Amino acid sequence: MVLKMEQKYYQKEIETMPVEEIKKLQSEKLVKQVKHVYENVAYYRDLMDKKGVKPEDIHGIEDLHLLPFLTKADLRDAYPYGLLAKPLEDCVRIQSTSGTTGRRVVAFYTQKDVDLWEDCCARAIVAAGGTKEDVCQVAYGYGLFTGGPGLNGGSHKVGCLTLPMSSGNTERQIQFMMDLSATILCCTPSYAAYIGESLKEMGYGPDDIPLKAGIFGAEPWTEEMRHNIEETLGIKAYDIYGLTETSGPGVSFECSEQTGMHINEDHFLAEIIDPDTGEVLPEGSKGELVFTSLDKEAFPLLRYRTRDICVLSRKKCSCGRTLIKMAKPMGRTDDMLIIRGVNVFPSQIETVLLNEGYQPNYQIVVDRVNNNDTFEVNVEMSPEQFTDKVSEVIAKEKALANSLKTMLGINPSVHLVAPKAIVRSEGKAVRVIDKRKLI
Ligand code: DLL
Repeated sequence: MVLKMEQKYYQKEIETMPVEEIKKLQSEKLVKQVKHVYENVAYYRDLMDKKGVKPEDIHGIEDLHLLPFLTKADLRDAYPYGLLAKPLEDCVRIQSTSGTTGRRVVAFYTQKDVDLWEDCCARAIVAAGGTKEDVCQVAYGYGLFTGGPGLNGGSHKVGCLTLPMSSGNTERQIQFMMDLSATILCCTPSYAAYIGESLKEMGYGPDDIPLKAGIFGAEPWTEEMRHNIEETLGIKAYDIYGLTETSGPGVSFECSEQTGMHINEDHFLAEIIDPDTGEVLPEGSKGELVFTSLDKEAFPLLRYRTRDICVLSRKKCSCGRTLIKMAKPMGRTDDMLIIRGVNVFPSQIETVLLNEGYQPNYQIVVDRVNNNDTFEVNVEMSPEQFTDKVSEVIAKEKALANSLKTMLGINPSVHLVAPKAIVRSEGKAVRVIDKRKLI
C-alpha cells in the first residue's frame, strides 16, 4: 500500500465504514471463524459440546453470547499447542506474554496473522499523525514481547524510517532520537516518563528533541500521566492497547480526539460482561472486556476474557472513524487490590499523586500483620521537591495521605523517598508489591 502524505487513515474504507456494515462484516466473519475453531481446536470443541452449542447455531454476532468463554486458565491448561488451529508448518511466528508468574501464554501466527496484526499497528501510527516522512523510534522490548515486533511491523507498513531501538540504554535512546531526528516514539508510558526525566538530567528540554508524537501502551496510565509526558517531551501522547492472546498491540488505538481507543472491529469483536456472572452488559456499562478474534488463523480465541475493566462507546468521533471506542482500561479484575475490605486500583493512587505535583514514580506495598492489612505508598520526591528537613517531609506525607484517603476511603501510610530511590522501568512498571499473596 502506498500511503499518501496527507492521509488521515491507513485503511479508510474499514476505519470509516458505517456501523451496520461493520456489524454485517463481523457476522460473516464470526460464522466462518466458529466453524474453523470447532473443526480444528479440540479443546474449544469440547467446551462448545459441553455447552450444547454447534457451529450451525451461530448465525451472526447476535448469537455470540451462546459461545463459551475462554480464560487465562484455559490457556494454561492448553499450553503450548492445545489452542492451535493450524498445522505448525503453516505458522511463522511465536510471541509470548511478559508475565512473571505461572506459565507464559504463547501465541502462534501464520504469515497472514502477522500481516493483519501489522496493519492494526499501522492504523495506530497513522492515527497518531505518522506518514512515510516520519522516523519512528520503537523503544518497546523486542523478542517474545509483542510491543517491539508489532510496532516495528506497523512502522514499516506506513513507510516510516524505523529505528528498532528496543528498550533500555536511555542515554543512547536520547542521542539517537536527536541525531536521527525521531519524530514518533513508541514505548511503555513509564519508559516515556523515564526518557523525559533523563532528558532533563542531560540538560535538555522538549524543544531540543524533534519528537511530535508518542504511542504508548502495554500498561495502565492515567490522564494525569499523559499530561506529564506530553509536557516533558513536548509531544502529543496517544494510547495503544492490545494483548498477546489477541496478537499484541493494535487491538485498539487512539486518534486525535484522545477520548478512548478505536477497536479494530473488523478483526476483534468486543463485549463487556459482568465479571461475576458472565452476563453481557449494554454499551456504556463498566465491566470486563472480552474479545473474539474474527480473522486469526493460527491462534483464534473466541470470547477471551481479558480481565481488563473497561467501558465501550459508539459516540460519534470527530476523527471520522466509526470503529467503536474503548475507554482507557480502569484496572484489571486481578489487579484490583482489596485492602481492609475496600477496592483499590493503582490508577486511583496515580491520579492523586500527579494531581498533587508528584512524578509517577511510586510503589504500593500491601502486607498483612496480625490479620490486619497494612497499606504503604512510597512516593519519590523530585530533586526540586526534595528536602531533608524532617518536619517538612512529615507535613508533606500527611497532606498526601489525606488526599489519598479522600480518593480511596482508607488511610495509607505514605513515605516520601529520595529522588531515584524507586527503580525505573524500561518496560512495564511494577507498581504493586502485595506481600499477602506470598504467605
Ligand atoms: O502489553 C501488548 C502491547 C504492547 C500493548 C505494546 C500495547 C503496546 P501483554 O504483555 O500480553 O501484551 O499484556 C496485555 O496489558 O490485558 C492490559 O491489562 C495491559 N495493557 C495493554 N495495553 C494497555 C493500555 C501487551 N493501553 C495486558 N492501557 C492487557 C492499559 C494496557 N493497559
